[in-house]
Amino acid sequence: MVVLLQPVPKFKTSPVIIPVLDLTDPTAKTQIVKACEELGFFKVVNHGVRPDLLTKLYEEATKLFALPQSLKDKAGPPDPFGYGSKRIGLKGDVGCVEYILLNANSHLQSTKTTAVFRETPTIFREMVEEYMEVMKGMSTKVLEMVEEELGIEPKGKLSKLVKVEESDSCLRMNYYKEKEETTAKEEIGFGEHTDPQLLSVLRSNDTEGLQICLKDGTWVSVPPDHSSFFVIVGDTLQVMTNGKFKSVKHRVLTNTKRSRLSMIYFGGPPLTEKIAPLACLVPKQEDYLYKELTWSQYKSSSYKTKLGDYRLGLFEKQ
Ligand code: GA4
Repeated sequence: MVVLLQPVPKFKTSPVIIPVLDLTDPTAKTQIVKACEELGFFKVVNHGVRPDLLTKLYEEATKLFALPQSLKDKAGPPDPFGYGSKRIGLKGDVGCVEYILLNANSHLQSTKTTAVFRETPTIFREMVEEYMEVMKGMSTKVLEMVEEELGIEPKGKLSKLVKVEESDSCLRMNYYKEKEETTAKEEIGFGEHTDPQLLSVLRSNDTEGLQICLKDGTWVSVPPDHSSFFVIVGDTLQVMTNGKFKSVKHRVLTNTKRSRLSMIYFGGPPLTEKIAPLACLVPKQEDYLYKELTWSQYKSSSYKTKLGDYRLGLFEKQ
């Protein structure tokens, strides 16, 4: 199954086809690999995630963003975890967005993550924890399918990076409020960037705003679909596949009439994991496009960059 993506009018091209994947389909792994190579992006349907978990979590997240500003500020400013408004990262990026960033790994204690849970009902924390487990499961499944299709050995080499307890994953909730003035123009909600991790799993309500950048530089709008998930290839997966997979540039423009609420799970490897092209995919060392860095090194350098910077340069051989 495929869905037509609408090109952003200013940058006209022909419609782009976004792959729609049912992970229970026996041909899914071939389609995933194709999608990761061509777009770095695909949609997952028939995922089996409990619909009431999704509905309830969205209700609670909506309540969180509706809290008085003084309460939300108790969980901020982000360090990078916690509550943030407008400012993204450390280098002056701003967007029309409010967000919370929560770490998935309870061993890497974050006082700001705890502060978010202090301002919200217990049920919110319970649902967030369940949702993170479900997202971990989906990320693991996708990476297992990639391993099988590409013949990556030993089994689990990629998928275990997000599956193990030490994996450095996180969950982000982004709230893009609708504009009060009817004449308001769309603005940058979240500026263009690639995700540093292995892969990201995004879900949103039915408000549009997400756009992805094609290899030729064209930006296309992704039709929202609250019943599906979108998988985004991150920089780490690009490095490990030696550039076979592309981390896709994406951004969010605000919708003037309706609020958008999205949740993104970023599947990251353990901090000490050495990231480099996989030897089983690239037999000759001289063909490696990237040098080795630990995830901790890449992450800390990345977090000092501006959102739109080309971070993969840090990995490139001189
Ligand atoms: C982009 C992907 C994730 O949202 C994120 C972001 C992080 C942040 O919000 O603190 C960064 C951004 C993201 C990459 C460059 C740096 C760090 C903001 C920023 C300007 C949580 C992540 O891991 O990297």
